[in-house]
Amino acid sequence: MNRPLRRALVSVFHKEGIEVLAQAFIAAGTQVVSTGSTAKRLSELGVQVTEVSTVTGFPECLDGRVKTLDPHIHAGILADMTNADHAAQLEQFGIEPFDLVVVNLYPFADTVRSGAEADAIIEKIDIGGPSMVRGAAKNSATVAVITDPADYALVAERVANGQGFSLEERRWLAGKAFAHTAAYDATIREWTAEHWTKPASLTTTEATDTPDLTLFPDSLTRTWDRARVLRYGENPHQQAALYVDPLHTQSFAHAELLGGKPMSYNNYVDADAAWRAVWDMTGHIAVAVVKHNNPCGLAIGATVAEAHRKAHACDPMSAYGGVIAANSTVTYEMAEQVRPIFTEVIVAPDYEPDALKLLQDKKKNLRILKVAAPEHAVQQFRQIDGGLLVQSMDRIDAPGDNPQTWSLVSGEAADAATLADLEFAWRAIRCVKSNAILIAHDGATVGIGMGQVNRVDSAHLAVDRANTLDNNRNRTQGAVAASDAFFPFADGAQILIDAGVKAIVQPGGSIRDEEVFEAARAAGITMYVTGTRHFFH
Ligand code: 93A
Repeated sequence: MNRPLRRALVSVFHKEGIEVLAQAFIAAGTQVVSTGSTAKRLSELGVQVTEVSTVTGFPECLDGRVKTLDPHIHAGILADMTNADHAAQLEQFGIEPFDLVVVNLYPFADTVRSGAEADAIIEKIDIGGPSMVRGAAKNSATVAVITDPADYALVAERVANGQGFSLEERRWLAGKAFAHTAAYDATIREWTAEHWTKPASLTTTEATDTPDLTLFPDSLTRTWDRARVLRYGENPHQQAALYVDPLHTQSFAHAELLGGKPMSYNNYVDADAAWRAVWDMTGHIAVAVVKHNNPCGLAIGATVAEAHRKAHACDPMSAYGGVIAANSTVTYEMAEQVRPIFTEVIVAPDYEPDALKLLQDKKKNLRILKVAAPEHAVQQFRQIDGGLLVQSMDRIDAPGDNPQTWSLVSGEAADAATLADLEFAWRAIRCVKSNAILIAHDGATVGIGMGQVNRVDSAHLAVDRANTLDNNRNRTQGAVAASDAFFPFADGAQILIDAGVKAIVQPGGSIRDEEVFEAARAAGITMYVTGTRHFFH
């Protein structure tokens, strides 16, 4: 049944758009009850407003922490007026029911993003607002609740025409309101999980072996705000949208699009992979070229243009239609190099003005992304049927990622340049899908074998690509190689040895390690084991 909106409770932090409501209230003669500054704004707009404190008979107190938290307000929201007993009780207590509740909450997420101190952030945890919203949503039998300013025009229309909302419409608005308060609380929880970690006093001695439970709370409540609906998903018959973390607005998903067409689902996947790959090279200027979530070139250089030349040269054929990421400002020189290459996306922390202009003017379809900072994510999620796997993010910070911890198991200790290449290859392999074999030379990948179901095929692939893709140059001779996990047999390593690599780095840990080391020793090449692996499935 439709219920006219005769009495409204309005308490909004953001006052934008409220004019349209004010006009409708005036025209329809709606009774309006409102909190401090909302009441002030509505009066300025000509609405006859009753202050909440007049209704409660109690002043706002505790610096505004207690404004609407009063039975005169909440009984008015929660009384189901289709229930004669509720109606009689209101009569008895002299409380009038509300038909409409319009609330928007204290800006918690905005305050976190502003870099405010903890005390100021806590003050922006709205208590009275969500209580009113949840009360009105529970009582959708007789109350309409509005939390989204985008719905003001609709409410104004229903106030003005005296129709109010139907039960079905009120229920839909109630669902939207519950989604709003749930997301609001999830954001608060996300902030507390980051800042209020479990103290030692609450950790039992038996529990010391358990992993860091701040990563794995009892239940996962996180807010992801829908940023945009995408044209389609991984394939055109799939629907897709991008959701972003409202607390980490510097991260990749919040990238600014400076040119080109809108980002697609696959663009996001590949650009994210490329962006992560270049930040694995922190401390160096790095460029990655990614296709289908795998690198087809990754390099470091003295300049970003040099890094790009080296990364592109790894596999110029696959770079066609790829995604390029740089971890430092894109220069005009690099932009000139990118110009003739068909590229879907470029992502970087910044662009020299003339570089940006060149890319915008000459490559109309190139999506140009600017991202403030490397990603913040500490948790990594993977959906399985009916569940979610969560792990800490794989980073180049594991014990065996530092070459000083590596064990020499064959040949002579590498000279400084070879060791630098081995370290580069080891860092680079983190972003290659398993089974991964990567051949590198002079701070650049020259052959990548990725995603094969056995390591021998990956080794063949890496060698073949190194030696065929750049005008049939032999690029494996004197290069170095990395393997993301141990060689289960000597055969995979032997392929690299036969191709002429001078050093290999691998995690070790196979029951046939000795056979693998022996193959390296027989060939007189250097082999290090890291004790750490970087599977990426
Ligand atoms: O501090 S509160 O948690 N305590 C309350 O009793 C209360 N009542 C409304 N916050 C409360 N509100 C919030 O005040 C509303 O959710 C809204 O965001 C804001 C509106 O206050 P004003 O009209 O003074 O700007």
